[in-house]
Amino acid sequence: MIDISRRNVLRTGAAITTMAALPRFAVAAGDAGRTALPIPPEVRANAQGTIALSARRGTMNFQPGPSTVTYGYDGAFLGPALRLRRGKSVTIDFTNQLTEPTTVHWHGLIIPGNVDGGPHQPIAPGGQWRPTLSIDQPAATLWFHPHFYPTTAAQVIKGLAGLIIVDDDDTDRLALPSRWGIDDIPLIIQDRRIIDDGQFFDRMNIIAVVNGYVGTVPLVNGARYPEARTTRGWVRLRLLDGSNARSYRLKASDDRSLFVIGSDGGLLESPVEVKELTMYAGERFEVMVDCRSGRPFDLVALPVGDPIMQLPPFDAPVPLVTIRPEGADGVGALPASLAKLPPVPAELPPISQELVMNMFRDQAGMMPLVNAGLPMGMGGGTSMAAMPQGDAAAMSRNASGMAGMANGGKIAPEVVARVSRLIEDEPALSTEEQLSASGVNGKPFALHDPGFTTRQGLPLRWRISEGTDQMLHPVHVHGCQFRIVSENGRPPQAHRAGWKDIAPISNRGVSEILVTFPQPAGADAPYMAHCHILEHEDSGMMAQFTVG
Ligand SMILES: [Cu+2]
Repeated sequence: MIDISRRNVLRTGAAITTMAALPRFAVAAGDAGRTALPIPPEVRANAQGTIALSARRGTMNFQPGPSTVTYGYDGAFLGPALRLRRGKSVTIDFTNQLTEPTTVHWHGLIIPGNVDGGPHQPIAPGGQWRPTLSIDQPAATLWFHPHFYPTTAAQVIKGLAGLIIVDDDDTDRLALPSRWGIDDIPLIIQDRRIIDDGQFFDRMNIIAVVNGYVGTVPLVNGARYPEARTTRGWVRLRLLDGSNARSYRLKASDDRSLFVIGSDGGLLESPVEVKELTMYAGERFEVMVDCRSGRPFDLVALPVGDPIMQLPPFDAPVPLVTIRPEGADGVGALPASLAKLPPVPAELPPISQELVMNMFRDQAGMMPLVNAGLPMGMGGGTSMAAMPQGDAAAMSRNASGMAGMANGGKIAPEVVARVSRLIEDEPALSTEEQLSASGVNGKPFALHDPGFTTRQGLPLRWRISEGTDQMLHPVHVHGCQFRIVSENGRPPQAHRAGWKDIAPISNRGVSEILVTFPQPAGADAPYMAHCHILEHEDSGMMAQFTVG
């Protein structure tokens, strides 16, 4: 009898990778057919303070054979990098050239609800939207993407996502590497599953709604294992986990240090040196890498704990992108201190809001995987417990539960085949089933639910948890940048202690945040608080709230 408790089902894996030695990748030799890393074009406001932007349909060729039908902003896939400056306003002149409604959410911008681009601001096919955004927050790497309910997941899969780079004077003075695409390199990391006819797999069946999108093809800026030629010096990587659901444990193939300089909402106080960087869906980190030697390396994704996310090729370290620093000498340096962040007070306000993530159909989504033989009972790699300080514990938990595993800690090929068939062949849920599968505080999202209200301009303490659920939920809150004050009762890791707009929880986790909402959001255009696993969001794991 298989124990189908969530604990056993979900705790698969980190130790698989911890035990296996990380291969030293022989970075592919120069040229030899490598795709150059696509660099999203920078777009700045024109003399009238306007940026024109459109969502449109296109095609891409990710592999030989039929082209893939895609969506993009101003192009076939993904979009430009909007460069916005603190203290300035910009009007986005947006046109929806798609044949379906969409919205454009400015993820991480601190702006009023009526320009936030949430589900209450749909843009009809052929329609336009002209929000004016007043930028008043520190320099940061943000992004924009659709937020139409309930098709956000599908629209992001097709390719709708772009970067927002906020610049400010303080950060300019630091003289960080800032030559776009030369020593300041944006990396949008995503995964896709391409099916027989060359199209992106995209179906909201019970497996997707519970487990999130499971891709087989890693893409960086829309390219497979591309190569970036950079200067020889310090190189700045602006990382976005733009995947629908997948987490990444990033590492340099030659074990060189990653110096984290910024998180979701801006720079840290000082660089934090790590050997491995875990990112959850929707999160951003800025990282500096010492490339003064000129030696190339790969940014590699190590396997994560969620068993279904260990299907090949993600059952082994996957090289995502090659950084080849063979250009001219760089100009940047790694500053000792970066930004002044307000201290988190020792005395916190009382908890004013609880957000509990709910999954109502998790057993239905997990049982088929169990029956297909997906291995279980091992330590979880993306779980909070298996963040770096927990790896030893994850390893020690990992002695059993090897059923379904082939030699070398990999999932047996027949199990991979069965689970892959489930992922692709399970029929789509009815709309009603989809919209009632997940929730926040006991109920699924509903557009006309009044939601809750919160105070403007005051520091608040919120508690984000998942009750008895154990699945990973990277929870995003609109209208703010917050500080994580504790994760499961412990302080966050140093590189997660700065400005954040996503707080991940898993394994019955609890995250407390200190948050201020500087801008208003009314009942006609409330802010959202939701899981950034887009299949969870689109199945109801979202709540709305007003600020005033
Ligand atoms: Cu979730």
